[in-house]
Amino acid sequence: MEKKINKQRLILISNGEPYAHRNTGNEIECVKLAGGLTTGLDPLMKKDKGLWIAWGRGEADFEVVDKDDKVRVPDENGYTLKRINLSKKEQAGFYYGFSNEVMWPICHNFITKANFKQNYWETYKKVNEKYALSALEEITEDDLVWIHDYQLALIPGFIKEKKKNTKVAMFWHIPWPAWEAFRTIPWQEIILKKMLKSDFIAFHTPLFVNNFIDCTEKLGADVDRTENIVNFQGQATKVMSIPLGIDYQQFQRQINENSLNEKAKKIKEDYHAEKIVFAVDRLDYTKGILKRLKAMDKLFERYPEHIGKVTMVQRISPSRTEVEEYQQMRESINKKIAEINGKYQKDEWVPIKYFYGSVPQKELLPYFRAADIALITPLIDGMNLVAKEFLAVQNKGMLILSEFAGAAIYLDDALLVNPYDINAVTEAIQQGLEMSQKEKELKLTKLKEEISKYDINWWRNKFLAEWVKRYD
Ligand code: GDG
Repeated sequence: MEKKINKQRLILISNGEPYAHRNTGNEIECVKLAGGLTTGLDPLMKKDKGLWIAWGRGEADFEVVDKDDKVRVPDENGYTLKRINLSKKEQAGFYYGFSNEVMWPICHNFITKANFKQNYWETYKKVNEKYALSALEEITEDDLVWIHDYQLALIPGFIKEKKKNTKVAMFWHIPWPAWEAFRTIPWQEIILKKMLKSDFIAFHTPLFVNNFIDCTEKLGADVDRTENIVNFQGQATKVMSIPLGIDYQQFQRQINENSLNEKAKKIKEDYHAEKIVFAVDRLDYTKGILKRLKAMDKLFERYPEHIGKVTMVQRISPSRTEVEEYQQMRESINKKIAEINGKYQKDEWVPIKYFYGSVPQKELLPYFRAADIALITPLIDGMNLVAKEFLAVQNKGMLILSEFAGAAIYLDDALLVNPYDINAVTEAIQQGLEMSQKEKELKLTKLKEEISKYDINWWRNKFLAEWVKRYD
């Protein structure tokens, strides 16, 4: 398989770029941007003459590109990154608008949060076409064109309409909703039609695959349910569930036992805490942060023995800061934390330690290690990589995971909870805090087996193998 793929060039198209260029004093620095996707696909892109097309968001991005907006990353020996330049207006309509105020809420079942503005849609279409035209300048016969995520749903159509024989696939990183939710998008038919020009589409879970296939049937597609092949207007699209994993080996390499344990110990000392409950999320209403805080509040109320002993560390990395919804959410979280801390704070101990801001991923590792419990309770999530990252770093703690995260069906040895059920979350935290070391270790071993086997390399190889099979 490797050999077959190596002969073909991979053109990857995503909204976010793998590297950004920034000004540091008199120099321009190339910075690798964190994220599961970047880490997993970077080696593959480096190995051959791959091309990655993405929105250039770095402040010095367009100072280093050539006349075709291309630059080698991370250096001359790397691969080619072609940058798409988006005007402020395009960013507003395409990214903040349609992607994050329509596709994001609808795919996550928050129908009432969607903002179906006609001009968002027009800009989304235009920007998708802009990406596609940029890709079409590059595409040659044997290339494999791999498109990522909900911001770029129309690209398969725009490409195939111009170059019919292009090999096109998509990976969808967020949930695919039930038909009842998807049909609320006034332009849903066009979205589906354009997506169905892909030869291959994969999601994180079988549920999302089924939801997607249901939608295509409503559109009038002829579906082979045994093979999950959707036939529509002369095109056959194979649909599969291929869950994304983390770079497990990379995490293992980063765990320098002694220093990590020391840092973890220091966290507990600094916080005057015997036990740590840890959570880290991008700021988003899908992540269930407020409900989780309510469960912590209830824990201290119901089990006052934890007062002065258990501290929750909640880290939030800023996201979509220009969307008003996200600004309001930040305020509600601040308020709830102040309320809990006001109620229970004692001497030097505080119940909730809160950090708002992004840090290099390496700096999260001591928290993952210090945590007796990781409290990952999204209301819904495509996968949730944080849960897997915690497991990769842990040696004794317990994972409490929302049953509505894509990861839950693969990590069923975790304590699975309904994040809407505050009582149940409180009880799960209590159960996790009281669980015997033996039981935790037993569960951890099984969970680690899962994430080490189904890691990012497995995901990438599986996706490519299944995709190229389509052309046998
Ligand atoms: C989407 C889907 C799906 C967090 N804080 C910092 C930081 N992080 C890193 C984590 C993790 C990543 O960000 C977050 O990944 P998630 O999977 O949890 O969530 P989304 O960002 O919503 O991602 C999701 C994913 O796509 C992949 O398909 O799993 O369901 O919503 O890696 O460690 N990284 C750094 N600083 C931080 O402060 N560097």
